[in-house]
Amino acid sequence: MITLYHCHAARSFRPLWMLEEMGLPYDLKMLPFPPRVFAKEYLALNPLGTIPLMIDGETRMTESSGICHYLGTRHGPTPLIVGVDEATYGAFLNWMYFSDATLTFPQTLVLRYTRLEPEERRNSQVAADYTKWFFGRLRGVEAAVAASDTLCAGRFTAADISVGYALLLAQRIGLSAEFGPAVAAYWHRLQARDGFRRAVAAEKLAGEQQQVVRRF
Ligand SMILES: N[C@@H](CCC(=O)N[C@@H](CS)C(=O)NCC(=O)O)C(=O)O
Repeated sequence: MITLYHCHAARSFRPLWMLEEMGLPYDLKMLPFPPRVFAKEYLALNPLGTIPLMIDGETRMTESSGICHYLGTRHGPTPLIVGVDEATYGAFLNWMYFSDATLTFPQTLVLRYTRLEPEERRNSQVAADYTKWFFGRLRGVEAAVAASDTLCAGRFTAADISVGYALLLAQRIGLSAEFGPAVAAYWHRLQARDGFRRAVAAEKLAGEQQQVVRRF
């Protein structure tokens, strides 16, 4: 059984959504955010203290987009993965890596300096600078989804899950009102997917059953 450690609406939502899209069985362990402060025992499992952590037999992974890629290949085949023989394989990989390294990175600074730090350390200038940076980086997504319903391969793939999570996070930190028209419509389409809805329902249910308090 695959085990996924997750905090509400955190990057671990990417593998959770992927698991639901693939219909794989899994065990979802909810943690309060950030676990390094509110669930210190988790550091014994993942010394980084970050989520996600996915355990599948001997395999342990802590990178959200990498876990999606792993699930689709190890537990596939699935159309959610673009294969090496497909024309848009490179574009697929680029979106997968872009989703966290390029797109989510500036968002985490906005989150940190508007909500996570104690009042006296919050910094509106940092938040404004990285908000601008995020929207600069989102331009590539706007162009891609203005031309097609999905990012690549002419179908919904793990790249849409990985990039789609950044849109979820943007909504969570109050940036979604500034989405361009194509990204707004794309985000609407993503949220309408059964797999997305099942993932949202699964995290809600697990949070309630495990009595994990949502702080953010
Ligand atoms: N590149 C990693 C980043 C993992 C990460 O930093 N996760 C955040 C939550 S979204 C976290 O655990 N933050 C808490 C902390 O750093 O203590 C990924 O894509 O999974």
